Amino acid sequence: MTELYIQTPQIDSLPLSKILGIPVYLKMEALQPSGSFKNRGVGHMCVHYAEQGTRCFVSSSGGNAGLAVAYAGRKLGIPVKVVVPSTTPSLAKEKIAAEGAEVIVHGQAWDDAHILAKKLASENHAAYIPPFDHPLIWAGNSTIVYEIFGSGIKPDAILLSVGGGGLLCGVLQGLHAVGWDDVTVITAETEGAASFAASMFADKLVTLDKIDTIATTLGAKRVAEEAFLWTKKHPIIPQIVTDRTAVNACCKFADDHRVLVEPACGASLALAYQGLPVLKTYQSLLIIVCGGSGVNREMLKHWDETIQ
Ligand code: PLV
Repeated sequence: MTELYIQTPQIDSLPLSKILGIPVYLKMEALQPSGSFKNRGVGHMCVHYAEQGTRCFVSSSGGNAGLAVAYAGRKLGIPVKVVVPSTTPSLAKEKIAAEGAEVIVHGQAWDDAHILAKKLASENHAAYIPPFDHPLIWAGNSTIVYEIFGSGIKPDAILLSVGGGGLLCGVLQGLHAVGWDDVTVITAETEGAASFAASMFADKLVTLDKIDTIATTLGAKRVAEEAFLWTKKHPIIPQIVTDRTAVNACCKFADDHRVLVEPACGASLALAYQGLPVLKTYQSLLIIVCGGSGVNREMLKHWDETIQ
């Protein structure tokens, strides 16, 4: 079967290893063709539906999932509509449009865009490609773990960002498939989008009233139920960072590793740059550098100068 993602490099981070005093590895998902891990899960789902003869894809997205659907549509020769909320940066919308997809702006948060996209998909007899809540998305995202497994390095813990939990579900599925069910997963969210941490603390699925963060691509008011169910079956430590520390981490990471990432990814990196004590208790750490295309030097500079 055709796949629309690449195997990404796994590199050592000397700066982060020094901060934490343990080996720190980076899985460089920022290098995927659309700039984030979304090519894996979303790409897998698009290929699946293309093989079934789908003639149109409709997606809802904070930006990156939509960009991965738009990329898939161009590669597969299938037209794409992407519904994004008003908080999605112009840069992300421009990149989706540059792939040849139609961009529709609707609502304040991803959850609003999701409702319209589902309606458009059923009206147009199109396949709806959600950003995180589907078994095909999790299966596609689980390929990250197969690559880490293939590297021969078993990390003691894995650090990743959570929006709606599609990356988390994929990684957990992969960990259990390769027999690594003892690897702790640490999740990162920003304060204004911490729906996963809220659900873990409340021990039930929580829906946030609003999303209030610079990391708009983490902005799902409620995580997938599957993500919550995993909290009963696997050691997971939820962590929350401020927008400010996420932006600091993006700046530091660009200097250290010469790669621009969104604050959504900076959230994970921030925990490591802060030297979070719990991270130092592991023998080794792997960070999924989830990436994101909604960032350029100008935006990062602006956030750096304006975020409190
Ligand atoms: N972003 C989704 C959901 O947005 C989207 O539509 O693009 N890191 C980056 C760079 C992301 O773009 C996302 C998800 C995540 C992390 C979190 O992934 P998830 O949703 O699978 O937990 C609202």
